[in-house]
Amino acid sequence: MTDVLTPVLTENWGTPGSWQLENYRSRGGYAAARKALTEMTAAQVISEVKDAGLRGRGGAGFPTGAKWSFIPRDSPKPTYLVVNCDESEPGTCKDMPLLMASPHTLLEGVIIASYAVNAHQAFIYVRGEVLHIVRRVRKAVEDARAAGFLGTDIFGSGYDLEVVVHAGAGAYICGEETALLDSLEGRRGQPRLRPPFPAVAGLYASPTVVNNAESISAVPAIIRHGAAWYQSMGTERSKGTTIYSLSGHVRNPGQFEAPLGITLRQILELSGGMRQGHHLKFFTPGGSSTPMLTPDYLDVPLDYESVAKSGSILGTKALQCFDETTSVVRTTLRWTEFYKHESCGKCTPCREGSWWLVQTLRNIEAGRGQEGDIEKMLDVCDNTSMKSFCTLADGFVAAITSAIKHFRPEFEAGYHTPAWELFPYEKSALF
Ligand code: L3W
Repeated sequence: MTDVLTPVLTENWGTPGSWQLENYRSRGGYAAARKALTEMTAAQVISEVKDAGLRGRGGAGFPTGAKWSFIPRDSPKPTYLVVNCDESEPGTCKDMPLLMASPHTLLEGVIIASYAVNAHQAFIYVRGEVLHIVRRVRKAVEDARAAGFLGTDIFGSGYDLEVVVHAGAGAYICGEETALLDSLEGRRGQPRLRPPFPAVAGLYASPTVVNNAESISAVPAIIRHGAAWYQSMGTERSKGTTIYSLSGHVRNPGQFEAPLGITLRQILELSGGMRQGHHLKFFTPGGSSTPMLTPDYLDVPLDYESVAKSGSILGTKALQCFDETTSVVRTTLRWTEFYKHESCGKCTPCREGSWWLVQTLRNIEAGRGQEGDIEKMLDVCDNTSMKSFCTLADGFVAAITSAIKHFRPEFEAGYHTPAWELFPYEKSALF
């Protein structure tokens, strides 16, 4: 069964000292960057990534090579590469382990991507609370610079690059690319209106590529092994290998790297399944911003197209699994409280909508719901989703509407019975 796993990004996660430069080099590290800078033109690098079919791993699945090709070649302004390592979507835990285990994979990807878009300055924006990761990435940059992989005339190619590692201050909204750019510029992190997209006017109003840490980390292997190799994994339109984060009421939570198109049933089988004596009630395919699905969808291939056809989004591939002891009302309330807390407040539908939804969900959880509350929530959702500045509101709306779609009677029960009577809290969430 484990043959369905394809460890590329995770290949050396268990190796002692996998994060150290010498260890990375002994495994062929930085050979892809050398090849790109000395044997390929920037256009060839972009073509290779396009042909590989790599799509953004931060949630939206936008084609990475296409995004790079939007960067104007004749801009009088400098171009920047920004790597989004502000991972914070509930259930998502793949970028932080990636940076912890192999920061040089990311850094090598940064060199190749910056070269492809003609950027001489790159920024790695890391979630600031995770201080050990910030330190690890900074150390990797220091070591790479000392080895001559950053700075001037890298590999004797005449290409120069500097990298700054920036620690964010811990706001979910700063994972949204334009809020991240505002934060990087020293402002309060709030989304900007798009268009213009960052490719046209991003950091300091200059052309900017913003990519997720996993997307950039996939680039060295593509350059090393070629587009055809990468294309040979995955499905027709969702190519390559990716990291799924498995969490919740499962025996063995963690990260599983597999080709796009694997199913949750396969991942559960190889990881040991749900905790003993319990069965799956619902799951998210890509974090709590993506509509929840029921066990009827266990065999849906986890690729961008198939999950969309099932009425959800692949998102960050964060498979949060909940068993039959879980109150869906309570889960939805906790998620909505999180999003309300993290709403930046810039736009009214998100700021006010999240507040109303939390109040109503709290009443339903406490068995104090009133006839019409479900309709009221759906109406608030309808007036919030797609009417806000960014996708934060779409995310919390997706959780609520999908929960009502699949488990409406549980919400109706909240008109007379508290969730804690129907689903008593357990002493421990696990085992
Ligand atoms: C130039 C155009 N560029 C689009 C670029 C755009 C961005 C990328 C995707 O949301 C999703 C969201 C969350 N010219 C362009 C263009 N672009 N058209 O393509 O853009 P978009 O708007 O489709 O998505 P987004 O705003 O980046 C991301 C979902 O991800 N999500 C949350 C993720 C959380 C994390 C985390 O914790 N690390 O990533 C989960 O599902 O809901 O749908 O670069 O500029 N014409």
